[in-house]
Amino acid sequence: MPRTLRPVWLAALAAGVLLAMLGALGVLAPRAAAQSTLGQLASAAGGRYFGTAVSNSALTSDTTYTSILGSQFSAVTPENAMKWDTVEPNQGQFDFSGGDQLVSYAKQHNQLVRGHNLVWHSQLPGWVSGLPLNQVQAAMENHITQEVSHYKGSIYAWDVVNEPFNDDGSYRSDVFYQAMGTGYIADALRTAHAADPSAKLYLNDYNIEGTGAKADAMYNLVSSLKAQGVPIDGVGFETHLAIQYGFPTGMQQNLQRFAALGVDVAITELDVRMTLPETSAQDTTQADYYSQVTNACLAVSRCVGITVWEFTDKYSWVPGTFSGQGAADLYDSNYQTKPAYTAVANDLTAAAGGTTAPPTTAPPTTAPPTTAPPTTAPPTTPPGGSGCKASYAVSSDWGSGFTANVTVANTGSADTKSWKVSWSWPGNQAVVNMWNAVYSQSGTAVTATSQSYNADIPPGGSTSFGLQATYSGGNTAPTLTCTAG
Ligand code: G2I
Repeated sequence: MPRTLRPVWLAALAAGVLLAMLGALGVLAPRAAAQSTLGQLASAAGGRYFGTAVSNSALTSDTTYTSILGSQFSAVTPENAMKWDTVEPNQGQFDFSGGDQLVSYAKQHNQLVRGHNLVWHSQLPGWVSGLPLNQVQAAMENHITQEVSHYKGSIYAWDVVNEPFNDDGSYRSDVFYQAMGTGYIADALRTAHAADPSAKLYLNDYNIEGTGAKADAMYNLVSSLKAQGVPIDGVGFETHLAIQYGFPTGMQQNLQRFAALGVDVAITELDVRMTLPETSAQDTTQADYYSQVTNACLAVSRCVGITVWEFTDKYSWVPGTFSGQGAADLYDSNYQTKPAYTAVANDLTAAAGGTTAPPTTAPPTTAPPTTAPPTTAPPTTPPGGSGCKASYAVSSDWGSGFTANVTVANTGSADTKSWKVSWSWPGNQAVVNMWNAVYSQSGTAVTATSQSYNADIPPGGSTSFGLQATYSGGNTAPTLTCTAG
């Protein structure tokens, strides 16, 4: 269980999921039943997120894809749209359109965004590798500064340096390493931190899930960065698995030793491929692999979330890279869930303390009505509380219900370890759903507490959470009190 969650909050979260389902039934078109989504289950299972990589072409052309994306997942990662070759194809010419499109979608669906990625040897435009070595550092710093600044406030976590190691644990000799040695990693992290001090900064790699030379190399790097005071918040374990190669050795213990260094850990690109044709026996093994990964994360309190690298085989990168392999995702190409989906949902349900069998098909979209700019004056400053300040803004109001965003700013001089925002509704408002915070409600009194992944706010930084509520009569904004732990 994450360090910021106590049993009382887990109970509240379970109640919250139930309320969210009831609320969706009341506010939106009536349905026979509302099922918990992977995002809701992960939230109930210790305040985690469940995300997916997103293909921008599917986002703009495939409504079945966007319907499942918007309902099932609480976090998104652009599969390609924020990479260097897309964002800065020519030196100094920036194109953020694809990433902007996804950020906008994520805001409308209350999803976290993982930024992927800033510095990587692959999908790197030719002009970077063609630079004289003494110009590479300036180009890298400018790329990071421009991209992170553009998305400042919208990105939960950045994969700042991607895949820095070879499989034997030696450093990959790309243009950044050639120009700056191993120091390019600290420089990239410091540059990203300067551009957005609130974003979590990650190193991300594959084949580091189990113990081995490559995992040791990453461990030693993170340990050394921490010792030097370099801003590093997390390590991403890509987790591209294949059933023919076996399950990584000691994954849970490996995640745990990284967490013990004082960083978050996350499963960032999970998929489990197989040799085609897909068989039910292989599907069963695949489900077991997905389950083992899910349980390894759930067992480590600082494992903040799981992201799958596409949720449907329809858009998987696998067949294009590994000839004769595929079927790696939770849904098949026709959007039918596979045993792997059921296994993951069951594991999350069990961790959330639930006993109900999860859905076997995708539930309908439950996103609240979106957009329409704030209609009430935003900031409601706390008269009480300490170390933080909470501001409240209604983002959409449809007469019988509304959504609101609450920004939590750290006004103290040290990082927050947790935060709590409390208020009393002036009218008959009632929360039916909350994201990026754990809530409890008793009469008109509401308390919202940080999740494991947003508990730590640096001095001067901020984070935010959102809520959906019902009301009748007036919708006067409450006065908030914020307390930092
Ligand atoms: O290779 C799987 C992943 C490993 N970790 C880092 C991830 O960023 C990486 O993602 C994949 C994308 O899923 C692919 O979609 O990265 C590939 C590139 O290394 C992506 O493939 C590229 C194709 O190679 C290009 O031909 C294509 O233009 O996708 C591009 C956009 O569709």
